[in-house]
Amino acid sequence: MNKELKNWQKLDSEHHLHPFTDHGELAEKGTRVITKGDGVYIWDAQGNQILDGMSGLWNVNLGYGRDELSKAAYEQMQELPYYNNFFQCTHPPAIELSRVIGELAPDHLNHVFFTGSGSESNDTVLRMVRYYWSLLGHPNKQIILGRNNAYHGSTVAGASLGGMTGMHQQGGLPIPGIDHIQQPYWYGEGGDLDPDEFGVNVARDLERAIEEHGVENVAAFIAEPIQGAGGVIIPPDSYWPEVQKICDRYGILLIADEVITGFGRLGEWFGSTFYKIKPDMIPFAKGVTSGYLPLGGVLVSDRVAGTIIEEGGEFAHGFTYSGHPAACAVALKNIELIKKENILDSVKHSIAPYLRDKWLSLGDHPIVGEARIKGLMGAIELTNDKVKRSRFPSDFNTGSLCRDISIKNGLVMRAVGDSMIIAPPLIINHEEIDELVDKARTTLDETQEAVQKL
Ligand code: PXG
Repeated sequence: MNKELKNWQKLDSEHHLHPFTDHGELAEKGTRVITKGDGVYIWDAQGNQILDGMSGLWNVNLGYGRDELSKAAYEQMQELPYYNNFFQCTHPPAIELSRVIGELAPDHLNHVFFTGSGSESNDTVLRMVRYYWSLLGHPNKQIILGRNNAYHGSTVAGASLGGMTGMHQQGGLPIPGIDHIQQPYWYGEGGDLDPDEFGVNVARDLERAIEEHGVENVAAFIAEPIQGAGGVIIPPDSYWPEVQKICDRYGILLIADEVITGFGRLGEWFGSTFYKIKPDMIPFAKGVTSGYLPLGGVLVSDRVAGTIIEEGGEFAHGFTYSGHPAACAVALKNIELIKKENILDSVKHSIAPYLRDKWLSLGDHPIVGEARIKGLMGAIELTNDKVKRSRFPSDFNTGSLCRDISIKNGLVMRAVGDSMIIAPPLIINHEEIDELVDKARTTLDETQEAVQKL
């Protein structure tokens, strides 16, 4: 191990508190120091080249090393590195980006409130939804329904809207006025039901919750079109049409959290277009800048924005970095490149179908219970019994074991419990997909061998 790496690891463990990390375990293993990226690859401080099957954290959609994106930031920083959008001010990158995003979004969404992250976007959703209903004379409409095992961020509102019980246990969450319904996780919770039957049942849990709380108290339902951090939970086809019907019937707002599914991951600008749903708000972040600078926002429907503009006084909400000019300039360039290089067509007609066939072939592996994929979001469920869909004993930590083997083999896969997840950059090519799936198969073989020894 080189001296520089050892020094970094030492300093890191002395001073750096990491997100979602067990620091005891980290100190034992030593941090993996990533120093460089190019295309779909990253390199660590020891010079290992690793195919980034997760696009960073689901965000580096155009891959690493795109000069056009760095230049867009540099040029904007020279012109105007910062100004805010408070107090009746604005700047050209934020104006232009709000117009462009409105154009890409489903027709009825033409207004953007900028933030700096996905979590801030969902905090904005919570406040804006309640503000909207109070402007319409329904101050009791406060309750927002989310789903078990959903991820909507790590701030107090984000973590409360999310349905991660481990997060709720830390810090007394969820805050009042939030409740969670079932998730459409057929593999884990569908039992013997046909997937579509299960999808409708789970959607109807929304109806049950609305009735239980009283529609006069329910403001909105928030959900990711496909759950990401929860384990790439792809809902059965019957799910979204039923959810849309229920939201329409009860007149509650539908919020599609597109922090992961937005900006091309499913081969459309938005997952809402993919699933043909009509949300009232779309929180976004991550892929809007391909992760080169932090930016988030909430796309707001004409109906909700119209009420806020016409009926509201001041909506007392916003962040210093709401619509940071350099981040907006990068987002504009990112969107321009996606258009110019026909990335969405390529994902839809070439990359996603090619990856799909290869990825699903992993379903034959003896320790794989299910392989599933939509667009460029895939999962494999590790199992010790393919028919019963049972898990390995929890103290095997099979998912983490498999992840470590994968990285040793030169592929980043993320473990969610015993599900292995991928979400590669949208610019991955066929040859790199072959490499990804070959490495995943080798990893599964080695994981099988390793668990047999436990
Ligand atoms: N909504 C969704 C659907 C997300 O996936 C957020 C909101 C919050 O975004 P910010 O920018 O505040 O992190 C996310 C973020 C993981 C992982 O390990 C996933 C996320 C973040 C960090 C790790 O899968 N998603």
